[in-house]
Amino acid sequence: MTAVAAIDLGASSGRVVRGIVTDGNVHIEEVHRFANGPVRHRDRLHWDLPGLYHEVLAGLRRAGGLASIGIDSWAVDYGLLDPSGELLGNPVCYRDSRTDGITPADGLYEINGLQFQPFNTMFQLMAEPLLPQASQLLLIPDLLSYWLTGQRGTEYTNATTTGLIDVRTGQWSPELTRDLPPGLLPALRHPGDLAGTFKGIPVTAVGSHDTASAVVAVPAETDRFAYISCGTWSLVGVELDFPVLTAESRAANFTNEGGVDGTIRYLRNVMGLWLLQECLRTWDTSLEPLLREAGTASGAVFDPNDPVFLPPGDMPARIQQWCGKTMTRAEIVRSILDSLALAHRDAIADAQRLSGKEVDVVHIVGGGSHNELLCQLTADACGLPVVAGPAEATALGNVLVQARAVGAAHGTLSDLRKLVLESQPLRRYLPR
Ligand code: ADP
Ligand code: LRH
Repeated sequence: MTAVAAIDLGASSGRVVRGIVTDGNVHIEEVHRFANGPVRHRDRLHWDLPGLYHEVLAGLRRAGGLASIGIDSWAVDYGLLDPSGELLGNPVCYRDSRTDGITPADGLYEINGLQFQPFNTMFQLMAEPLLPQASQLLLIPDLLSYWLTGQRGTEYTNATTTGLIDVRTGQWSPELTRDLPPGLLPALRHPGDLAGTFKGIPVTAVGSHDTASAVVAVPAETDRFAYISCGTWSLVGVELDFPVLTAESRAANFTNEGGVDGTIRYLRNVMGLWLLQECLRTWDTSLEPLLREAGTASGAVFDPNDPVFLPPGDMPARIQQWCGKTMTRAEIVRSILDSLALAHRDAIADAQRLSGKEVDVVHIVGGGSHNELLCQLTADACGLPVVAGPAEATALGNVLVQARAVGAAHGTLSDLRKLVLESQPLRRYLPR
């Protein structure tokens, strides 16, 4: 029996799970969970990286008896190291205002294939005051891996979210990195590669972009599926073997992110349950009773992807202002879920139209798969069956890629997905 530890840092919470893969089965046990979120200090939004590292170490102490450790987190954010390897300042959160007003240069999409998001690493670097002092940049999972192992590298799936990778070659783009200090970007490593050791335990590169790991663990039975990795964000799309770089795709704001095993994650970011998280934070209340009331409330429809909703702050006020009316809490929650379901529908329809790939089922994975109302509304809006679960797809995808690297699992993505299908509880919603 081989146990591995998956360290999975989401924007709203982190966990360390112990994963075991045996014949035909993948099983995970959560050994440590902790809250996460942007921290405002003076006029900047940061992540508390030393605090997160402390939680990672606490989780690893509890996991015990490990054959491997793997780390994934949200994308795009980074720490800068000085020439002696010390961290220059606490990493800034992608929701910070420093990239407000940035616009992409012409011709970018044809090289990097990325949807425009003001927070893509390349735009953050344009607003980075510490760059002149920096000797190297490490993305968040790579920074934690460096602290554990002393080794530096950049894991490929997360590197593709920087905007600095050429989508055709899968390498750092000489053209897009031309103006950066030489040596800033460490060499690429790929899911399954050895990233170093921690106390004698191999640290294995996984799909270190959380969404890449989540897509690995989509329990698809065929390749005709769409996925929604539904947590702080809804990442909505299809898996492809090739990027789509057409003008229509760029105009529709579809991204071609690098997936595990050379796949392309062709998807659109939808604002996701961040809208709900920020309402709960404003109201200082819990989710369950509100979700029950929202089941029978009537809502208004708004565009969840309006950039006005990106920063932290009073979300109920912003939603009511957008909709032009005062609403009860239950009505606001219902409006969020109706609007997300419609945005899910639009993204799935666009992904099929723009890529030519057709689907007959929608998989919802991540914490949002627990939200029965959202799953049903999404099935209704899409006119397709929804399979919900696993909620911990990201940790499972992280575990599976490690298990394969240490010889406890075998085969293609479709073989790994069968393990999830056969061992994780799933719920099905038919369109009404
Ligand atoms: P992230 O990885 O981005 O931090 P998660 O995948 O952990 O996000 O999902 C977190 C979200 O999942 C929460 O904001 C919440 O809306 C939803 N969620 C988690 N548990 C439940 C539940 N029991 N019922 C409904 N929604 C849930
Ligand atoms: C989800 C996620 C998403 C990115 C965003 C910054 O956690 O990694 O895929 O676009 O965070």
